[in-house]
Amino acid sequence: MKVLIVLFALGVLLQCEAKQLSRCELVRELRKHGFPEEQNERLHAGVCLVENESSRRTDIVSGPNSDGSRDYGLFQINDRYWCSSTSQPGKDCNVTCKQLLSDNISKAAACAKKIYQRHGFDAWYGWKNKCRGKPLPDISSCKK
Ligand SMILES: *[C@@H]1O[C@H](CO)[C@@H](O)[C@H](O)[C@H]1NC(C)=O
Ligand SMILES: *[C@@H]1O[C@H](CO)[C@@H](O)[C@H](O)[C@H]1NC(C)=O
Ligand SMILES: CC(=O)N[C@H]1CO[C@H](CO)[C@@H](O)[C@@H]1O
Repeated sequence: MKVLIVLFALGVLLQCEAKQLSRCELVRELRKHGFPEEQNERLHAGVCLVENESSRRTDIVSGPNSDGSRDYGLFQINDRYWCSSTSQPGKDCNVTCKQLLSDNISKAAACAKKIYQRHGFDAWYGWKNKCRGKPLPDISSCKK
């Protein structure tokens, strides 16, 4: 019984930590952080990319990849070039990887934009494998 209660409490805790956005919440966040309405294609693409990279979860860390690097957050940004896995902000986005796991996606979105400006969406495997040349997710029901 005690074990069950502890497990339950742990489950509740983990659930609060793990933040998964709905599709429309994601759309709203992306609009707010540099994927504007007038670039609807880019917004659409951003939604597809995020859905395939992180299932819209802000706190997800994956890896290690074959080169030992890890990927962080909504946009699964890599710590080899873009974020610093130390406690000091650094690398090309001048952030810590931990900052990319925040529910406030401002830093993660800014970093994703930087990556996009340099390499386009092809920087993301989730985009190349699951989105490029395919129908993009329907976001028409998400309020402006
Ligand atoms: C990096 O960000 C810190 C604040 O987090 C800032 O003080 C510093 O000037 C920035 N460095 C560069 C090179 O932009
Ligand atoms: C989100 O983070 C950014 C930069 O770190 C900050 O300027 C902004 O005020 C934060 N927004 C909220 C709602 O906390
Ligand atoms: C693994 C995963 O999240 N795949 C998704 C990729 O994007 C398409 C289009 O939005 C979804 O249908 C898949 O579920």
